[in-house]
Amino acid sequence: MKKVQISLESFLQETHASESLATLLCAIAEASQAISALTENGAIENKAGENIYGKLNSENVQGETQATLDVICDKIFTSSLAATGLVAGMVSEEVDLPIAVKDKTNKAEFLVFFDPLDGSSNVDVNVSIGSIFSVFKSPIKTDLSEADYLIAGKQQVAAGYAIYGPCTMLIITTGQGTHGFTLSRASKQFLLTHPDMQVPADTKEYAINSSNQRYWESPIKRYITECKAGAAGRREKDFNMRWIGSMVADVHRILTRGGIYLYPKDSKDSAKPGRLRLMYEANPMAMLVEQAGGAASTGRMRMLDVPPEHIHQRIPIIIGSKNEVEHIERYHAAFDKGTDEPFPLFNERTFYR
Ligand code: AFP
Repeated sequence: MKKVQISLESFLQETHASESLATLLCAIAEASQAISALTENGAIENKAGENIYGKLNSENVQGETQATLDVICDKIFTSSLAATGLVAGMVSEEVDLPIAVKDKTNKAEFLVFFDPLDGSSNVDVNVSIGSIFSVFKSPIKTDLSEADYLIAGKQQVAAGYAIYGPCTMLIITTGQGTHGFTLSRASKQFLLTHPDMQVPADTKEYAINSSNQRYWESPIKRYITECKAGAAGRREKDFNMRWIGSMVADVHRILTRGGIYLYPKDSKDSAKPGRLRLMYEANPMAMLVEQAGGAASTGRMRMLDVPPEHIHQRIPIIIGSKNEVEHIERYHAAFDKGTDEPFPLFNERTFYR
């Protein structure tokens, strides 16, 4: 008999998520649905002659030029979360300081960090993009300071992302596994289509922006060179490579079929120890992947153990199939102890004949 695909709401009730957390996650689902309705129109203009494509003259706190859709998605998330009355404070990739919720009720028990639109450089070229969120219990106090937001990722009570692709999906965890829901355009509900997602422990597929190779530390250069050497090299197997330019899409592939995503520390800009942000990109993805049997690391420590120093802190990230993440961590440990073999192990020209 065909299995009934239950709704997100029913799933949260059946898995005994607290009523307040279930309400919060359903509000995030509604915000994601509103964004999905915008992305599916692409460059088609609305009555006011506007569309979601293009860049603005403004920059965000990261010093990055904002896409039109960045600002729209930020407003949708901020208003949806505030309207629940359950959120004491928010941190958005698009906003410098934490957003304290004005008419805070005494039921405001959560802090929410979010990247309202990940992969915005892909909007105009119609490649999958997404929204990422991370939920913590809020400290019980009236005026939150920035220090109150600096909580290690292992304290998250929920995490997830929406991916706006050929279909719109919502992938969430409340600490009881990682589960995928697909948006039904007909019923306007997210239906459970990928229960208990699992990341295979091994993989032959890596994702990295190889144009940064000259800036990487030796352990990453070693690892990628060995992947490229394939079966002829010391890994004795051929690898495939993907790089979508949207972390949400790369991580979604990893949750679906395994793989490893790397955005390592590089020497391109010493002020930035990595491109991705700890609180609203690395931490939520790390919780999702760990809950699916994978691993997430800086190369030198478990991502969810990292003590945050700043709400927009950048961090190197290696995430995906557990055995592959651990393989790379061993290379970092040998490098830091000075016991790694001189690099390159072989003359790279032998591979680039
Ligand atoms: P944008 O949101 O600015 O497009 O950045 C996306 C992202 O943070 C992440 O989703 C991608 O994996 C990564 O940056 C792509 O970085 P490169 O443009 O350096 O490849």
